[in-house]
Amino acid sequence: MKGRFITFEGGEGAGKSTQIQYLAEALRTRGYDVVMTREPGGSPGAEAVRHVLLSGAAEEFGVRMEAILFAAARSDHVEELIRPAIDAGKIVLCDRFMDSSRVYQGVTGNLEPEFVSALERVAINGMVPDLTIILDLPAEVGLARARARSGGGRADPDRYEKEALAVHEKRREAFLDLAAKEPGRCKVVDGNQPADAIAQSIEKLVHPLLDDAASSDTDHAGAQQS
Ligand code: T5A
Repeated sequence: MKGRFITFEGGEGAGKSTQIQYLAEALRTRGYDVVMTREPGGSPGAEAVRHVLLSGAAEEFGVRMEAILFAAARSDHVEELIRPAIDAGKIVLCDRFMDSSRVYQGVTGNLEPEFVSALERVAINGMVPDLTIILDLPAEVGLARARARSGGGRADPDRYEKEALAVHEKRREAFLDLAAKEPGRCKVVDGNQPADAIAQSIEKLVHPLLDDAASSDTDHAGAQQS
């Protein structure tokens, strides 16, 4: 099977990591080879940059600098992990990708769209997701979840979690706008439901993509034989 690239997007504590775990388990049970990864990070170089970004160490140098660092991390992640996995026929599930930069650095960071697009083009180098799941829920609910988890032993709120509620709400709207502009790639799922109900909705969105991949491979094989 041709590899598939599925990204998960949404606000803080939207349930992306939880849903990636559910989906990976479901796909592995069906025999697929699945790679779970995240941004910023996912490759050794990108994980080093993750620390700089989420600790807030780069904040004082401005949003342009942060955007370039996210792009540098993304480029390394794409070339070192994502592309090789897709080329090997695996299904890559990624916690955040280019849409997070569009929203966090573009919309709420007030960077010029041309600057954000130029960085995106270089960083992804053609690796556009086959499917992007946007988990949508009120920012307050997501932040409360993230905080509850922090209380459970996780470190203090990171560079972005500590921002004002209105900024998080603006991000929610920006993700929904993005989905409206790219309805083929981006699918919105209500993230304010029990985790297993969300997982079922996501599986329904993912299965056709995999069936397409299987049938296009069969078509391709058939075309080669005839
Ligand atoms: N960023 C990232 C940018 O600014 N630009 C970029 O280009 C990129 C790639 C990353 C930060 O970097 C920014 C965005 C982010 O601020 P991170 O630590 O990776 O930081 O944070 P997040 O990606 O936001 O991930 P979180 O771990 O905070 O949230 P998730 O993964 O969405 O949520 P999850 O699954 O960990 O769940 C959070 C809590 O809620 C519970 C879970 O058990 C957990 O405790 N939960 C639920 N509770 C009730 N009902 C459900 N349905 C639940 N699902 C999960």
